[in-house]
Parts: sequence; C-alpha cells; structure tokens
Amino acid sequence: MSASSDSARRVAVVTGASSGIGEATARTLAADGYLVVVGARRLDRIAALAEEIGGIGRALDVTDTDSIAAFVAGLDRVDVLVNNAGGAKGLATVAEAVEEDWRWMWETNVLGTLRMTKALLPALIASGDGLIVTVTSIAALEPYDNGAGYTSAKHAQALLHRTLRLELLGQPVRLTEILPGMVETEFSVVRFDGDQERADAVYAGLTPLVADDVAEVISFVASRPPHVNLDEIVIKPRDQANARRNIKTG
Ligand code: 8X3
Repeated sequence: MSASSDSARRVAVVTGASSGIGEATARTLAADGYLVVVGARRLDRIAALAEEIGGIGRALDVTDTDSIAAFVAGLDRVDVLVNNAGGAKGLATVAEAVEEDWRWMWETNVLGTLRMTKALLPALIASGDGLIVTVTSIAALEPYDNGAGYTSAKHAQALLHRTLRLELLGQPVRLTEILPGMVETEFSVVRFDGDQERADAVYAGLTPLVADDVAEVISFVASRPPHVNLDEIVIKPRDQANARRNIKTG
C-alpha cells in the first residue's frame, strides 16, 4: 500500500512510533480513520504496528538525512505530521555534562523535528488543511537541576515550532505543541541507559500519565475543524505540579 493509492483518506505521519506516545498516537489516529505512516529506528516494531493498524511502516532515523529522504519518498499526500521522536539521555549537572548525550538530545529533539518538518511542509501545505503536532515537554517551560541538556533541547524544539506558527500564518496549516509532564513510557529507561529499576523509581509512589492519555488529546486536536488551532496544550498528572515538584518531592 502506498500513501497515494487511496487519495480520499487523510494521511498522518508519526515519528518515534515504535513505543510510548508515538505508538499510542499511531493507533488512535488509525482508529480515527487516518492512513498512518509510522517511522522509527526499530523496523521490526514498526512493521508489526503498521500491519496491526493497516498503515505503512518505514525505518526512520531523524538524525540521518538519507533515512529521512527514504522515509518521505512517495508520500504524495500528508495531512498530519506528529513530531514525536526525541527523548532524554542522562541527568547530569552542567559541570558534569556529557557532550555526547547533549549532541544526541539536540540531534533527535531539535534537528530531527526541523528535518522532518522541512521535508513534509510542502505536502502539508498542499493538503489544504495540514496539521503539525510537535510533542515537546514541560521541560520546554522551565529548567530543572541536572536537566539542562534536555530542557535546553526541548526549549529549542518548542521555539522552532512556535516560530513556524508565526511564519505559516495565512497558510492552511495548523500547529499544535503538546507539552507532557510525567508519562510512563520508555522515556526514563532511555534516559537511564536501560536501567529499568532506576526508571521505575521515577514513577513509583505517584500516578503518572500513560501514553494513551496524550494520544487521546492529539486525536482531539486533529479532529477540530480547520479554523480552530489549539496552540499549546500542557498535560500533567494530577500528582505533578511542575517539572520540579510532584507529590513525592513535596
Ligand atoms: C519529560 C517531562 O516531567 O518527566 O518530558 O521531566 S518530566
């Protein structure tokens, strides 16, 4: 199946769709009737998900321009782009910052969003009713100790997205930034380099969001009529007041 073979169907592209918010969003948009094109580095997971939701699965590494070119090739129609690929690595002070971790965070969150958006913008405009959803974080709103690599990348990603909102004024494209707080996904496992115990401890003692909580909001955003632009949506668990305070930290 190709994205152009069924021109009556709206097409949604979801990056970072092999797990977590991306995977849940792909399932939800497919249930809403979209033909969903899912991308991530883990091709086995992407292929299985695409088969399950009747979509298209392609390998995608948003840090690699060749990979992006191959991913978008032949996507003639694109109505929705969900920039979800990204994440955190490490929790180090600025004094002990690991440059390699910073580079990964800036490459995936910031430049990955830039590259995917640039690649699909012509198709989104041509759709006549495009939507770009960028999943940033409450880390795009405030700093927290040991988080500068991630908070700076999320601030930059958010400013990229918010600038595009200004630049596309008058074009038929809506832009929505989703800013989640604590969501229990592989996020912390990746941040702590596979240390499941340490990741579990982040969410123990409170009730975090799950990926579906965010996916349902993205589905609602996409279902609004073309003249309604939900600009920024902050979504946190009741147990979390901000990036620095939750019911455990007091
Ligand atoms: C992650 C948000 O609150 O878990 O993007 O640090 S939080």
